Amino acid sequence: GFAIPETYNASAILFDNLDRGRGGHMAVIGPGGSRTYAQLCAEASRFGNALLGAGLTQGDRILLFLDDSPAYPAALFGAIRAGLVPLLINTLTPPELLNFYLKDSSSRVAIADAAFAARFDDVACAETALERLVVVNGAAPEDSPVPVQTAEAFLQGVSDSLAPAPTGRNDMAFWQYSSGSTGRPKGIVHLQHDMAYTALSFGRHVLDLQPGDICFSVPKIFFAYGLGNSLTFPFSVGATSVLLPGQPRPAAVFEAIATCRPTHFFGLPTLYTAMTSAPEAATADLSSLKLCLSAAEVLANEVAEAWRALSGHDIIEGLGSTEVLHIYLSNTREARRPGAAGLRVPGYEVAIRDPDGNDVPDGEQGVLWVRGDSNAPFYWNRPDKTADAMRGDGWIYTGDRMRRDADGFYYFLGRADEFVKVSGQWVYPLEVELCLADHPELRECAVLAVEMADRRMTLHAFVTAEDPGADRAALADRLKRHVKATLLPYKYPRSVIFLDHLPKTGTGKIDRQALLAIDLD
Ligand code: 3SK
Repeated sequence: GFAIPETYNASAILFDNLDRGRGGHMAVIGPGGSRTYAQLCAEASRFGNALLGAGLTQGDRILLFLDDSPAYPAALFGAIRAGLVPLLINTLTPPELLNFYLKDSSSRVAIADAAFAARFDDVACAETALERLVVVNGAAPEDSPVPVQTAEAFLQGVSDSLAPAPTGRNDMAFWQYSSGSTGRPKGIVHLQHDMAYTALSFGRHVLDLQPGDICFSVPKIFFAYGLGNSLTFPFSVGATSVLLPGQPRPAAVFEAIATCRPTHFFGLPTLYTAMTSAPEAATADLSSLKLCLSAAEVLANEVAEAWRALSGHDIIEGLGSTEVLHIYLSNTREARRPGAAGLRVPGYEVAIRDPDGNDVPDGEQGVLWVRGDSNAPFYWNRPDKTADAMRGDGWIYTGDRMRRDADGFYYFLGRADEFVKVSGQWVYPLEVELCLADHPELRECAVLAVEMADRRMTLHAFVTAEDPGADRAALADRLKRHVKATLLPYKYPRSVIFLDHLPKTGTGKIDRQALLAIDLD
C-alpha cells in the first residue's frame, strides 16, 4: 500500500497545487475554457460553499450530469471539499434511468450541462428528493419540474475560499454506476483515498507525468478511466488537462491535438479505429504526442499497427475497472507485449483462480481477482451484488477470464459468463471477434452469441467493411472461411451482418446491447 493520512479529503488532489506554488499553472485547457490552478480552486470553493449554503451537509449526495469542461472539476472537487458525495453520471442517460439514480442516491441537488438539462423532466424527477437543478455552460430550461438556476446565479456572491471538510480517508467521496448491461446499474462507492491511490500506482508507475505534461483523454470524466486520465493524474503532479466537450468525432479530436498539443493521449480501440480511418488522418499534426494509451476494450493488433503507422507510437494497453477505479494490469513503455493486457501494476495484487478459489499455474486460464487500496468497498444498497463481487479480505472477483504467461503478462480471454455452446461445442465469442478483427477487409467488428427461436445459441458477427461498396455476400464468405482456417471450423459466425457504423455507448465502447436489439428479420 501507499501512505495516505487518516484524515484526508480527496480535494487535496486539486488544492495541493496551491501549496506547491503552482497556482499560476494551467490546470485545464480546451474549447470549453481554460483555468489556472488558482482559478479552478476558487471556482471549486464557490461550488462547495454554495452547496453547503443550499442546506446540504456532509455525506449528502449530489448528481453531476456534466460534459467535459472546467465546470466538471470545479463542481466535483468543490462538492468533495465540502464533504458531499457527487455521482458521476453518463451523459447519455435517459430520464427513466436518471430517475433511478436520483432515487437510489437520494440526491437533493443536481448539476447539469445546459445541453442535457432538459433530461430532468417529469419522468426523471418523479418521486425523488431533488430540490434544485443548477445549470452550467448555458441557460436554464424554461420549464422544469424542480427549481432551476444557472451556475452564475447559484455562485453569485459566494466566497471563493473553503477549508476541506474533516473527512477520514475511508469516508465516501464519490460514486459511479456500473453500466448495467445486465440488471439495474449498481452504485459503485469510492472513498476519499481512492483517487490518490490510483495516482501513486498507475499514475506514478506507468504514466510518470511531469508538471509540464499535457494529458488528453477522449473517454470522458464520468467514466472511471476518464476521471483518472483527465483529473486525478494530471492534477496530482500539477500537469495540464485538455477537456473536450461534445461528441468526440475524429475531426474534433485531431483539432484538439493540433491546438492543445497534448503529450499523453488516452483513447480506446474504437476511437483509434475511427481516427486511423478518418479523412483528417492524412493531414493530422500528432507531433506533440509522447505516450498513447488504451483501455476499456481489447486492442486488436491491426488497430495498434494502424495507429503506429499514423502516429509513430505504440499504444500502451491496460485493463481496469470502475470497481478498482483505474488500471491494475498494464503494459509500459519498457515492457510491452502486443495482445496482452499487461503486467501487474504496483499497488495491486492479482490472482488467477479456478472456480474453487485455487490459484492456477501460469499458462492456464482462470478468473482474475484483484486487491488494492482503491477497490470500492461495496455497492450502494446492494448487499447481494456486494457479496458476489467483493468477497472478503479486500479481493474483488472481476469475472474476467485471463491467463498469465511465464514473464508475468496477463491475457484477457473473455468474460467468465460468456462461454456458449454452438452446434454442441464450446466457443468464446471474443476469440472469434479478435480473429475477424485481424481481417484486412474489416474496419470494425463485434461477435455476439444470440439465442435462436429453438433456444440454441448461434454466433452473429456485426461488421463494417473497409470498402463500403464491397460485395457483401462474397466478403461474408471470405470472413467465415478466415475463422474456419484460423480457429476451429465450428467457430465461424453463422451470420455476418453489415452495418455502416457499429453503435457506441456513452463511454465510446461498442454498444453490444444495441446490436442485440437490432431486428434482423
Ligand atoms: O475498462 C477499463 O479497462 C477501465 C480502465 C480504467 C478505469 C475503468 C475501466 C472500466
